[in-house]
Amino acid sequence: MNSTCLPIISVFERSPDRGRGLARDMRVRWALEEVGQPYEVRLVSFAAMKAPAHRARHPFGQIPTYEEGDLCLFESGAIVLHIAQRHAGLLPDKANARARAIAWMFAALNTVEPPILELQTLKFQERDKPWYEARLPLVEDRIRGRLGELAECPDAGGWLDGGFSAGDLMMVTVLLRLRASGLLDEFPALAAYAARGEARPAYRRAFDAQLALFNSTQSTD
Ligand code: GTB
Repeated sequence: MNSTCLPIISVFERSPDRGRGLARDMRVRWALEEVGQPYEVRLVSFAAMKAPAHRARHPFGQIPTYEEGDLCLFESGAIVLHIAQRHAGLLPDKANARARAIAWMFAALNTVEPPILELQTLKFQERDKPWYEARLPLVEDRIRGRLGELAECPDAGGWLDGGFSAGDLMMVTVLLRLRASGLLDEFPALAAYAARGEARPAYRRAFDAQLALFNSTQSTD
């Protein structure tokens, strides 16, 4: 356990997103800020990520991880759920509403994020492949299909199921991964929904912390 007993999250030493808040530690930072839980960060380089010390924390050698006393967790969804269950503020008290909020977390991770990941894999790892041009519109249309359905879900001016929850936190972070593609802006209701998430003070604090970290690691180049 660390001396101050604060939870520790592992984050990129130098995030490849250049401080745009797109790496998955952002979800965990945001959740911790929403519930008012201070935390420390463990900076991990790409080499350290695959070394035994970090593999002991994360079986796939990735970020984020979360350490709290004797507990070490990996998977951003599991970490955010753990935080939401341990603290007030991210899940409703009533059992059915709580179950629905958790269902939205899973929907973000299992239904909405996968086609977005397909697009990112295509753009960043397969741009030089012979299938790139043919596959791009297919993957984009798959995302449009999902977003069209999702766009009917947030209450006007609000969230997915009543008040803001961990389901919204997860969904907003997933949708923001699309912003650079222009696809999110094709769905104004979803773009506004994501903007509402970004406007939350806890999101801003989390975003500013990861940006400050990125900027601090640039000065030695
Ligand atoms: N399912 C896991 C979770 O939700 O925690 C996925 C974790 C994951 O993919 N972590 C990535 C990682 O550690 C970082 S977030 N990658 C290193 C590796 O696998 O070796 C993914 C990410 C990376 C970069 C950007 N970017 O540059 O915009 C955005 C998101």
